[in-house]
Amino acid sequence: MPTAEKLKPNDYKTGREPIWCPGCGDFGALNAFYQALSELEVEPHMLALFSGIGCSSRLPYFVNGYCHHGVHGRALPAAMGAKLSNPELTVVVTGGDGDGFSIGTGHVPHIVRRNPDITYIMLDNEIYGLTKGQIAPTSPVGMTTSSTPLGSLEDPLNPVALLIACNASFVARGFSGDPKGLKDLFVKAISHPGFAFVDVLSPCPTFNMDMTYQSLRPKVSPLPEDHDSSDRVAAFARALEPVVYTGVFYHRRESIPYEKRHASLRAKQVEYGGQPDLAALIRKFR
Ligand SMILES: Cc1ncc(C[n+]2csc(CCOP(=O)(O)OP(=O)(O)O)c2C)c(N)n1
Ligand code: SF4
Repeated sequence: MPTAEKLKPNDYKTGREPIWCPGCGDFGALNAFYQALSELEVEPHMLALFSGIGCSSRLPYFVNGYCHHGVHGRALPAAMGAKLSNPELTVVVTGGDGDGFSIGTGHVPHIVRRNPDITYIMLDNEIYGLTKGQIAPTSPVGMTTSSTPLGSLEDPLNPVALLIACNASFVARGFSGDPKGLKDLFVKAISHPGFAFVDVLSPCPTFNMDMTYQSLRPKVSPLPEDHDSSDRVAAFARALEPVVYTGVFYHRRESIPYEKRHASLRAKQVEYGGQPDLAALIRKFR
């Protein structure tokens, strides 16, 4: 519900200064997020922001709302619980590619299958920043890091292709070097009634010199104007191209969020005689 007086991006600051390294891509993403919250007139008491562990997972400290900095890789289930408890909340998850696609990967396809109205913002720096630069699931093959001094032997995951393959109802990619474009993507993702994923290319100038603003700028390009974001097959093909496209790859038009379906299930339960006899149910398993 809109506030009487629209909050400005700065009103979403907590007063805690981010402790990220100078030049960290996460600053651009945070600023774009403040702007999106202001544009959408999200009231801080209606914002529930969840993260795991990592430099990127510190983002909730700097945002005015109900924020939860939890356990490594487990932000998605915590966010799901909040959304089911109070579907009116704007629920957002932030975190890194390590948090989301190493220890946390198992949660991704299952939350996608449920399609709750949650926005998942992944700050993708292709490295583990917080733990001082080990290989991440998105790191390119051959990359030398503290854990792969002779070069990585593993192929990287493609976050956008993975989420389209899982059938997420909104999948986008942005770049922290393009804060205006990123703000627009956050606005669209948060407005989408279902699970929305935004892969944010967010350089780590301290530990990943293979993915810098300079190296990304010539590779990054907006999706072609004729890209049909309602066509999942076309979106998947775009995600596999060597061009690093930004924009909305896929956007399911008819998206019914899980919490709505859950509410109709509850209504059905009442129709069938209310709450089940929990004590009798537990006795069955003794
Ligand atoms: C259960 C558990 N395992 C491992 C760690 C160590 N750990 C902390 S953050 C992290 C990865 C961080 O990488 P990413 O999520 O990409 O975030 P970044 O710091 O790059 O933003 C790891 C492995 C931990 N905190 N908890
Ligand atoms: S280590 Fe990398 S990801 Fe972490 S704050 Fe520094 S620049 Fe950002």
